[in-house]
Amino acid sequence: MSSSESNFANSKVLTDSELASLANHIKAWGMALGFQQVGICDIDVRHHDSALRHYIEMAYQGQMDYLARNTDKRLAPDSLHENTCRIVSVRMNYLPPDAGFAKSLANDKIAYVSRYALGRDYHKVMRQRLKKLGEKIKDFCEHLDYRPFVDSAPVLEHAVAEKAGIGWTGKHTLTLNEEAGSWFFLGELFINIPVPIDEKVKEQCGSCNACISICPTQAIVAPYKLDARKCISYLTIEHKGEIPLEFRQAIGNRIYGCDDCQLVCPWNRYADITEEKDFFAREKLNQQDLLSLFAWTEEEFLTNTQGSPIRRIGFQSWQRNLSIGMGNASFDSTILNALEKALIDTNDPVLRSHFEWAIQAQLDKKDAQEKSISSRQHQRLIRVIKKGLPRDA
Ligand code: B12
Ligand code: SF4
Ligand code: SF4
Repeated sequence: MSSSESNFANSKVLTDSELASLANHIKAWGMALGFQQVGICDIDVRHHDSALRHYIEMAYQGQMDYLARNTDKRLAPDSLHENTCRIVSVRMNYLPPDAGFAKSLANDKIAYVSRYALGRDYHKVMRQRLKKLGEKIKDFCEHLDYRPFVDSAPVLEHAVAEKAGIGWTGKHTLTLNEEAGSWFFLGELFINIPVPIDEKVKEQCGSCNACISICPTQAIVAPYKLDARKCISYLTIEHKGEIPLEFRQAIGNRIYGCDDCQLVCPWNRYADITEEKDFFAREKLNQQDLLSLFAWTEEEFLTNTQGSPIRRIGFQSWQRNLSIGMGNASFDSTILNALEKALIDTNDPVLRSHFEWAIQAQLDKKDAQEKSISSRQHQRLIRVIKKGLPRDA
């Protein structure tokens, strides 16, 4: 602790000026720990009550049953950790350098992995830093009680971030910020000290609807309402078993997550690249072709995705997602052969039905290609006749 920082270690009740000074310290320590923004809010998120209940009534959560549980806890953060009266909300940028979005979305034989998942699992990175922030505050203020959260519990992270001035909730339902766009993770530290709170920022989507129109599966059913069951991120990451047929073509080459609604967002044009080496893209996952990833054995999958969020989906969903990408790729006999071989080698009913679908999709494209070649030949023949046999044409 520097000599300029006074220590409140022994005082249980802090004066207003001590609380204000502590809030400033928390922000400075958070930034020094690698967060790009730190805000503070109270714990009242009850204005989300009806939107949250509507989401569950509509069953937008699909198989994510945990979202339908603990509604009361989501709406009362102090029931998650007793005596909490403030939440420190933090954000950390994750956009890696050389994101190469267009490169991998334009090549239908390359696997597209959403950019948040190309490096190390953010849960671990963020939680460790939040814990350090808690320890730092406790050094300063002995009676602090704290608990860090990153996705791990029923916390309405967008609602909290919005209140703490980190950004506003965009129509795609993500938190976005005027200067940073939306390529950042959120995390929270629950604390029991009534430091002054920040102001929420103005909503700035205005009349823009770009995210709603671009969504390949029309998952944003209305502004601020996401039917997760239709979202490619949900389908490729959270959904277990067969992916409904109606979404497979729209998934394209996205084998893990989706970034489309963020890619079109005007606020992301000038978003900062992360400096966090942990979030830099791993070579084995970045810009790889579908075929070489499909060739991984389960053991290779587990080794190559160690420490990555991708590991959590398991080998079955990994192969399922890759086969959808392969079915969506333009016709390629090596892709078709790999799928046919994989179909012989597996007894897994989910994979079998996906491989069969992908094989049929490849065969349909082969047919279409042959038809278009034969129609080109046919047109050439007509031109040749007209030119070479004008009398008999
Ligand atoms: C479940 C989940 C998902 C699910 C469902 C998302 C959803 N919108 O429901 C799926 C798998 C689809 C998903 C996808 C993604 N996710 Co996600 N996800 C979560 C998680 C764990 C919970 C979200 C949640 O509670 N959903 C439940 C519903 C009810 O919440 P909601 O959609 O925000 O609904 C609120 C609004 O609709 C609002 N609302 C609507 N109408 C109205 C009207 C009024 C008047 C009011 C007041 C409010 C209001 O109120 C609702 C309740 O709060 C959070 C972490 C967390 N604990 O918050 C990460 C989180 C939201 N995800 C994150 C990320 C990065 C993503 C992806 C970008 C990943 C990817 N590239 O594939 C995509 C983006 C898809 C998208 N457009 O949202 C980050 C977002 C960071 C940011 N900048 O905002 C989070 C915060 C994780 C983190 N710790 O960083 N995710
Ligand atoms: S992540 Fe993709 S599928 Fe999900 S809402 Fe955004 S654009 Fe739609
Ligand atoms: S694309 Fe437009 S509507 Fe969607 S979040 Fe960004 S600014 Fe808001």
